Amino acid sequence: MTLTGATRSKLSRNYSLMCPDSHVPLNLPQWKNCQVIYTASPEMGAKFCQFLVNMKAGGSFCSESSSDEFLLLVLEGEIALSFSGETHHLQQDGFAHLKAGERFELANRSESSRLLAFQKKYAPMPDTGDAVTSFVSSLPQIPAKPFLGDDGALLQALLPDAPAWDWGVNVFEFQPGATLPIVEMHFMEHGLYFLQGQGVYRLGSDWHLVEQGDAIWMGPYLEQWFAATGKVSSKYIYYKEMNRAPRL
Ligand code: UGY
Ligand code: MN
Repeated sequence: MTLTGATRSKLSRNYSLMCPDSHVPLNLPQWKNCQVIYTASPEMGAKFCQFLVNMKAGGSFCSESSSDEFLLLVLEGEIALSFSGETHHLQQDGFAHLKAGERFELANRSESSRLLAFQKKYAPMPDTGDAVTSFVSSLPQIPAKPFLGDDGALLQALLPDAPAWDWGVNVFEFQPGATLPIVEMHFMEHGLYFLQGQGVYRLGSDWHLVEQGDAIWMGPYLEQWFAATGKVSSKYIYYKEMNRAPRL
């Protein structure tokens, strides 16, 4: 039996852990027949937004043209995504990158679908010689590479690592017992969502048991470390600032 009044969720000065039992769904006018759950936003200190969307039958969304870029991952169901005059059908593990200024529309194509979104203001850099693009793909299409030579910790980079790109979104898969090799500390913040399995996350001087469905925001310079536990591999997707120095 769940103990009423207890949760693993926690908000600290420079991190948050939000577990599904703390979700408070929101109806937003732009998201028709959808429920939106923000798991990270500027209100908590993050410089980006991370949110989950439950799309009901007939659920849809029409974006505005803005300086924000989006990474969308389908967690469940099927969603039609239209941009630049084309419509793409994304199923579970399908994802899309929408560059800043790209107008796009989403329509739920199954009884109910679930979507994870990262949204950030693009930080332009002139004269990089390359350009950010909008595209669709799916997780199985992305090669998984051992992280710093460890076969137990595989990293998939969903976005190109090139100068015009100011963010990276990666999927990390850890075999039970595998860990991050060091306690990391960096100015870049993270938004993270657990896709599978469980483990222990060190966030600053706190240690948290985490599992599928949990969302984490890690602020700048937060000490961070992870160890995978349980019987199946643990998998999380996370956002990271890339190719830009801190701004004064
Ligand atoms: O890319 C990263 O900074 C990553 N290794 N951090 C993390 O998984 N917490
Ligand atoms: Mn990190």
